[in-house]
Amino acid sequence: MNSALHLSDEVAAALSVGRPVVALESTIISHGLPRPRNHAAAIEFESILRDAGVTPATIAVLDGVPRIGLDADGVRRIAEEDLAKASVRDLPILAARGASGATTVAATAHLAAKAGIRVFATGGLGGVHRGASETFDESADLSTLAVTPITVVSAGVKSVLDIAATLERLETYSVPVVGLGTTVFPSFWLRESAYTLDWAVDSPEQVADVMAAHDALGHTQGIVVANPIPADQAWDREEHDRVLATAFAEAAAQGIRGKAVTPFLLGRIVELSEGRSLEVNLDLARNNVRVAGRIATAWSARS
Ligand code: PSU
Ligand code: MN
Repeated sequence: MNSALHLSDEVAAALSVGRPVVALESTIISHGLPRPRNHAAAIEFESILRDAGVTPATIAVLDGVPRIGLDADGVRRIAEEDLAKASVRDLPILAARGASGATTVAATAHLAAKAGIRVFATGGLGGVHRGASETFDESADLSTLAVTPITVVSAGVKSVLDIAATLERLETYSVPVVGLGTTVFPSFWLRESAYTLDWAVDSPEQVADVMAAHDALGHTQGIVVANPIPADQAWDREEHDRVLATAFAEAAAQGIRGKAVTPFLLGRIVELSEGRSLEVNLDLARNNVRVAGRIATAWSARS
């Protein structure tokens, strides 16, 4: 075990006897969801897991310490404080300075894997940004999954990213992508995108089978489970298309560029949809947490 990490008693106890554990990200709480809904969501994601007999491990860096499993005050801090958004490269700087940060998918996956956690639930994965051929803006979520043995459950990637390039990059990095019950890659608020997957699995047990085979082959990449939002909870496609087109047009008209583009678009998407996109976001995240809990349970039953 890595002494630079702090595991909560609950997480350490579960891991030591092979009980199911699911890692949860903190950037989705501190930067991805508005206050005060974000605090309620962080608490709810943990209770969904506890109710299913799974130990939640919400991950963040607090006062320089990478924490795997937060107490109630830690959960409150990631929701209420203005924390830095921390990717893998930021971890040593936060640790050396005693600073705090909310961990992205990349940093959460990295820390969870170091702690011995094999399953992780998030909302949407980061990916290759539109225009990346000029800006080189590609999330470290992808390069981290190339070298981090963890199974990440997400609802695909938002259509504000370049989905085709994101899937190509995952292929280059030899990261398996399996659809749960589908061969259509989901696009976060919608069950579909224009892109198909080579492989579908039908159940959490089949994901655990893939994880076991991955290990047996000596593979050390992550695995992406693409989990579409249930049909009755998905966003209305026409409103989705209309709102995204308006948000993109506004960004272009206002000359928004570079890393300001995504926060601008996401903020406008919530406003233009009068909060409907936010409800969908919460529903898909809950659904990912539930599925990750089932995968962790199936994984723990094998070992
Ligand atoms: N995608 C979402 N919501 C999010 C994120 C991604 O739909 O909140 C967050 C995740 O924490 C992800 C990060 O790891 O953004 C990616 O940011 P960047 O592109 O800067 O690597
Ligand atoms: Mn970036």
